[in-house]
Amino acid sequence: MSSSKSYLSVLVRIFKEMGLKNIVFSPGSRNAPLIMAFSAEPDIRCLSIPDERSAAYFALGIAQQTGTPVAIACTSGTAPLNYGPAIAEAYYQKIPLLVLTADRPPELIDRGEGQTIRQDNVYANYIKQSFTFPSQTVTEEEHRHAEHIANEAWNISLFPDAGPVHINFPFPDPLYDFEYDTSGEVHLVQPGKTVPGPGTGKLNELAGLWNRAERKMILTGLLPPDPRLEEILTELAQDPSVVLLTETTSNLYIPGAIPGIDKVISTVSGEEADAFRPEILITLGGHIVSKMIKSFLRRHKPAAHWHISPSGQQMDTFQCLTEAVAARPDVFFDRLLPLLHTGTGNFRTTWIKRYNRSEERHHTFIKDVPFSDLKVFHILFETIPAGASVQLANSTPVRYSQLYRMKKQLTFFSNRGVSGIDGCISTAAGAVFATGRDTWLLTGDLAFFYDMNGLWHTYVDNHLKIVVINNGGGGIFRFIEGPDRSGQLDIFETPHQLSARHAAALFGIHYKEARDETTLTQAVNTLAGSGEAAILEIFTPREENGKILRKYFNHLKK
Ligand SMILES: Cc1ncc(C[n+]2csc(CCOP(=O)(O)OP(=O)(O)O)c2C)c(N)n1
Ligand SMILES: [Mg+2]
Repeated sequence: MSSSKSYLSVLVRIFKEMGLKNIVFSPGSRNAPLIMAFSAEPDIRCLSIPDERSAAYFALGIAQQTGTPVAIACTSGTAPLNYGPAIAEAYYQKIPLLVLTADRPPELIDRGEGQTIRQDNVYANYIKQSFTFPSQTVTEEEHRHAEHIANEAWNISLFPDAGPVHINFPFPDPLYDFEYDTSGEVHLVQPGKTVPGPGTGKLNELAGLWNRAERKMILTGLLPPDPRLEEILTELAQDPSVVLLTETTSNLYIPGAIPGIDKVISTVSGEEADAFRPEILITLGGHIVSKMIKSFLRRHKPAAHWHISPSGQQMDTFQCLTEAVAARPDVFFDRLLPLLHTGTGNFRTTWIKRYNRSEERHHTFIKDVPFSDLKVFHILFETIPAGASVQLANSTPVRYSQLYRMKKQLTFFSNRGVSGIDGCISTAAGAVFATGRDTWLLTGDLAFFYDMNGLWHTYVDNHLKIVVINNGGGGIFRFIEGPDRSGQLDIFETPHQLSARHAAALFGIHYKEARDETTLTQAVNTLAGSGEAAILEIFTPREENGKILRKYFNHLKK
């Protein structure tokens, strides 16, 4: 084969064999060889999204839903830097991304060449591994090296925990000179698939500690739906010495579990704290949303904290970690359960009684609360159809969602790896592109305007429903301690009079508005039935929301 860039065929062929289905390009010249290489392979879908920041979050949204690596590819210069936010999110949310950045050859770096920066290992602090691809594969060694990088990049993006992997491609000119070389074999290296989990000795030791303790807590973070885990935890949650705390983003629907952590913790006084403090804490899944449980467990530390994760990550969130168990949570509990004795005591009752009291007070408060963010989320979770997928934007949407006991099977996702408000639309657009399932993005107004570019492409799926809770700025800063006392609230809140109506017009998306309970309920029902993408903007009282939420927590406490 004569063309100068055919050596890229080995990368395309290995990724295809390993299961790559989607690659999201952002336009440029330097990445032309990658565009030509991957578009020569019919089994890989090639997408193009101009804004690299949005393109990377879109790819994250696809991989979030499929669990299969998605590739992104851009030109050189600032383009790779714009991938940064989504790569950091993928790293901390453990989502597989293959980050392909085109570059100038090394002899042109820092030599006054346009669109050129130092791209080697440019994502150093939040990338699983970074490679530089050879710029030719003339010798057998060079060919083998290219195969090695392709295999290793794919495997590291998935195992033992998923995450982003970077490959930088120094491309000398000519750029548009590619012929797909499908001759000869490509060597595949099959990755490790299963994490062995703790040995019998360790399991018996942990079971012994567990059986001797009277107050055990299981706290679940961000998790995709997992029926097997749900089944095992349902059994454990019936034990009187065990309390199971789940978050909305844990996607666990377990009778006897406590899904509203803040509704309990916010009412626990200093004197009562010890009765709510566990001796043994087990955590699993991704980051915990509740700030209240984090500060409670840091102040009232359990004697033992075991974190369960495939990579055995030492996730010492509460500064009292004693065990980092390398296992898939369902496998760990499956093997531990037969060794456990049902406990005694009233630890579970203590928590359940307080939760039930808060639940009752929640309903009396919500019934009479005026139209506000708190009421809006109540109506949304009542009216969004069962079976829908819900993407929760960061700031108050993901926090309000923790206050409601979900009555029906909704599946929740949120960028809680790094909790940025900068990619919520792009992620949701990628997610619905992957599933074609009704997907409701619940977002604040700043997060919406920040990522409007998330609609700047031709892949907006009809099942995407964007609900903008427009409270005229960063409403969270009117609730958390600090900003209002600082005297600089405006700097925090960045108040505005903007409306999403114009963005809907710009991107040709259906738009609806609501300013009260009736119009909101009607609008959700209309959107639910309409087979088209839409933006529903809900206007709430900027200066009241924070006060109402404070009143709510006081009402739970009194
Ligand atoms: C990229 C990024 N910049 C800044 C922040 C800090 N921040 C957290 S919440 C928030 C305000 C979000 O406002 P909005 O989306 O309207 O949600 P609301 O608080 O009103 O519910 C900001 C700026 C962040 N999380 N991510
Ligand atoms: Mg807002």
